Order: sequence, then structure tokens, then C-alpha cells
Amino acid sequence: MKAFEVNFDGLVGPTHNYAGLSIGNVASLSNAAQASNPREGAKQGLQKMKALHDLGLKQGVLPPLERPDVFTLRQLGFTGSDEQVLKRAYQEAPQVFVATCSASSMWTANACTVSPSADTQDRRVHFTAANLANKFHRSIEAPTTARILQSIFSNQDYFAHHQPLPLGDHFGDEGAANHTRFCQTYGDAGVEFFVFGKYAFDNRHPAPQVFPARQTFEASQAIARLHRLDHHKTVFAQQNPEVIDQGVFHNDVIAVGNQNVLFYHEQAFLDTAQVKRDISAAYGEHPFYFVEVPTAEVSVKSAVSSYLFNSQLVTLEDGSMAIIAPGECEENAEVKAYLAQLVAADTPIKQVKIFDVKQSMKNGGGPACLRQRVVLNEQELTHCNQQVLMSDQLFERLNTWVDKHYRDTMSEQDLVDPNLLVESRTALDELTQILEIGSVYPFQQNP
Ligand code: SUG
Repeated sequence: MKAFEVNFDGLVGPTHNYAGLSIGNVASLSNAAQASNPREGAKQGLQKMKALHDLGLKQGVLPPLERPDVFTLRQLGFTGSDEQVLKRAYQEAPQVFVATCSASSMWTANACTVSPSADTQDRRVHFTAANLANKFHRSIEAPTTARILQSIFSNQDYFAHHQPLPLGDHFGDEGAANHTRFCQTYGDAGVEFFVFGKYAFDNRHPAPQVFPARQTFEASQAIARLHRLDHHKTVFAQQNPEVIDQGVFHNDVIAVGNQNVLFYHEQAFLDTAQVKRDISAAYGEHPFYFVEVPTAEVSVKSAVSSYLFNSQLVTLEDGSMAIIAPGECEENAEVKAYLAQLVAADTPIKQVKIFDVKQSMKNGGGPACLRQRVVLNEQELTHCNQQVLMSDQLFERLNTWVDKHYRDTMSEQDLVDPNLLVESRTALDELTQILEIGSVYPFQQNP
């Protein structure tokens, strides 16, 4: 049966802000406390979704989470009305307060890991919402994310949902940012490629010294077990700890794969030769392209600042591939020159399409961070919620919705404004109706 890669992009939320919350993520730290523009952020994201839809690709949208997260603040002992909870938290524990305000759910590459039905033993599409254990502001995402995924992919004949892995450093899981799949056509059984930052139970292995490794080997293994993958077609690889220490906090900051292509930096993996052998053995006889970018042409520093590898690698209707890259790739001379030569080389990658996603980039989120790939066959596609799939009408409707509800500037102080909470809840409540996803938010369940 024919199958498609559907990209589900996260909508930038109404309280999108820069709070410097992610140690190890260069952009997040360097833009801390700058004012953001949630409206522009949401529109940049919508433009990218619409453009991919117009290219003939299947495109979906995932709603943002509610922030500030008053429910977490209550769990941490702040009491009173919602207004009092916000005010007390802001005054008494400002760092905890801003952590509960992050719009980080927009980076849906981290929402979950998905294995298509062609790869799983029971022939269902498997989902595990990521626990995002390494960063407090992200560790509070999983419960609502899981509810949203269950609501969109609700038919249990086709879709299986697993609990996020247990919280704590040992099973730190950052979802599809560290997971890629190779296949000939999307409907074939594929090779699932898991990249992790460290071994949690065995400290004899190398590990980063400066910044945290967010994904553990043991977490990746657990996902592969839960998703009932064929171990002959599952490859695990360790990220190079030295690049984690240079700001490569997820593998998707230094590598991206699609079908029979792995596009990666020379320094991405601890043992590149082994990675190539393992992928080749699992993939089999068919042609496979290892597109390695040498340090001499693009330094790790340029890769991190331009987010070259946080591009989406997509297959167009004619079978060739395009790189969906952030605007920053054009501003970096090394990267720009590399891309010009890449599209002329002998690989399936034939086009570069540049998108302005600056609002997201300033927090370390490029085009690939903004999307979760879900491979669905024709039947599975008809059984998921159709209202979340991009169309000209949905694009119009969501732009109007953003215009109606979003502010065009957001600073730390705005986050304590009780009117913002009311505005956000009104917006999100309306969004759940537009997308027909039901009452997925805590404020809708415990009004
Ligand atoms: O987890 N930034 C996110 C960026 C996630 C990017 N995702 C992928 N690479 N797939 C993170 O570090 C920053 C929030 C702040 O500083 O306000 C933040 O959470």
C-alpha cells in the first residue's frame, strides 16, 4: 500500500518567549531575555507548512501547549487564584516561573518517536511521547503531548501509544530529534536509526564533559523494544561527545536522513565508519548515499550557527529531494558555498529551499525541530483526524486565528500578566474546536 511521510509541525504558541532555559543550546542562551514576537513566530511556521503543502507534500499541524503552566506551579506549592499563583511564582521563584512559561512544545521533533507500521511487529504505527527529562521546562510537556497524539491518532486498530519512559537522567528521551528512518519507498520496512548522547548505566564509555547528553542509549533501546522493531533493521549510534560540547544538543543539529540518504557532518558520530557499516548491513543491497560534509568545508561552529543539518530533507513529487533550510544558511558564506555545490553533486538532493523561521531559530529550533515525521499508509491517513491536515482553508483559518489572539511582542514581564493567561486559554480553546481534537488541555479538563 502506498505510504506518505506526513510532517506534523508544531504551531508556535501565544506565549512564545526567550528565557535562556537550555544549557548546551547556544541560541537559547545567547538570546535570553530578548523580547520575542509570538505572532510573527506563528506566521513563519504557518508559511513553512503551507509551502510544503503547496509542494505536494502531506502536512499536518500540532497545537501548542498552554503556557504559563499554572497546573505545574500549583503542584510546586503555589496557591490561590490563577492570578495569585502567577504572581507568587514570579516573585518567589522567577526561574521556576519562566520555566513553566516556555513555548518549547513548538519543536515537535521532540514531541515523540514514531515508528511506521511497516517496521513494527503488530503492523500498527507506534508512538512514544518523549519524557524530555533533561530540561525541567520540557519535562512538563509529555502528558498533554501524549493526549494530543492520542486524540489525533485515536483508532487503536492502526495506532499504538506508549507511556513516556520513566523520568530521570537514565532514560532521558528527546524523541525524533535523535531518530531517523531509512527506506526505499515509505511503505517498505525501513531501517530505524537511533542516535544517543551517552550510556547511562555504563560510565566506561566516552561522554560529553561540558554540556549534557540528553538522550541515553538505554532510552533509545527501550523505544525500539516498545515499538517492537526488527532488531536486524535497527541501528544504534553514539553521537560524538565533542560536538555535544560544542552545542550539538540533539543529533538533528548535525545530521538528517530521508529514504536512502544520510546527510551528516564528518564529526557527527563517535565512530562514523561503524555507523556506515551498520546502516549498510541493515539497509541491504540497494543504493544508499552517505553525504558527509567535511569539517574543512563547514566547521562545527558554522553547522551550529547556521543550522544546516536542521534542515528537512524531503522527497518531492518527481522523486528528487529538497533541503528545507533556515535563512541563516544563506548568511553563512561557508554553508552557502557548500549548498551550491551539493545540489550539483551526484546525490538525490537537487534543490535548496530557504525559509525564514527566525523566531524559532533564536531558541535553537530550525525547520527540522519544528516538525514530527509520521509515515502513514493510505488507510492510516484516512483514519487519523483530518482537521489537522493542512489545506488552503486551514491555512487561512489559522492565520486569522493568530491575528485575532496573538501579541506581537513578549517579554518576561508580560508572562505574569493574568490577561495573557485568559487570552491564551481563549485562543487554545478555539483552536481545539478548529482542529476538532477535543478537550486536551488541563484548563479544559479542570476548569
Ligand atoms: O530543547 N529550546 C529547545 C530547542 C529544541 C530544538 N529541537 C530540536 N533540535 N529538535 C531545546 O533546547 C529554549 C527555550 C528558552 O530558552 O526559552 C528551548 O527549549
